[in-house]
Amino acid sequence: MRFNPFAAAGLVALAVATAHAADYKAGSLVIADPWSRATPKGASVAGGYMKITNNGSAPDRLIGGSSDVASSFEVHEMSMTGGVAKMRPVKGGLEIKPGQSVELKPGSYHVMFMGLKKPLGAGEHIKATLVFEKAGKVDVDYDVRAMGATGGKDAPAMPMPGMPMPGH
Ligand SMILES: [Cu+2]
Repeated sequence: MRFNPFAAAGLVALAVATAHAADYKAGSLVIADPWSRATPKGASVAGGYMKITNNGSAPDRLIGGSSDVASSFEVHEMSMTGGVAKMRPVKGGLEIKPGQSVELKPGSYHVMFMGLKKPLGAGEHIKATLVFEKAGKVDVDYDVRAMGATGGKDAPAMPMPGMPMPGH
C-alpha cells in the first residue's frame, strides 16, 4: 500500500479532535486527560492514565499520590517478559524531562489505584491527588471509561488476548 498524505492528514485531525478531555497545570507541568477504566466486580486494582508534559527547564518526577477510592496509590511501569505482562513500581518516581512529555497508558507507565474500595463504573469520575517532586500536589479528576478502553475518549476498544488483566 502506498503512502497517502491525505489519509495521514485525516488521522492527525482526528487525533487532535479527540484529545484532552481535561488539562491541569501545576508549575511548569501540564497533566492532560486523566482517565481510568471501569473494573470488573471484585477487582482490587485499577490503572490510571494521562499525559504529563514538562514545559519548564528542570526535570520533575511523579513520585506518588492518593485517592479516596483506593487504600494506596503507586506509580508503575509495565513490560513484556516472555509474552507475560509484568508491572512494578517505578523506582525513584517517573521522570518527566524538561521540554518532553511522558504518556501513561495501558501496557506502559500508569498509576495504580491499589485496594479499591468499590468497583469503578464507566462514566464516573475519581478524585485523586498526584504528588510531584518539584511541582508538589496536584488535584485531578480521572474520567472512568468503559472496560477495554485503550486510549482517548473515542478510541476503539481493543480486547486483550488471553487473560483479562483488571486495571490494565
Ligand atoms: Cu500497575
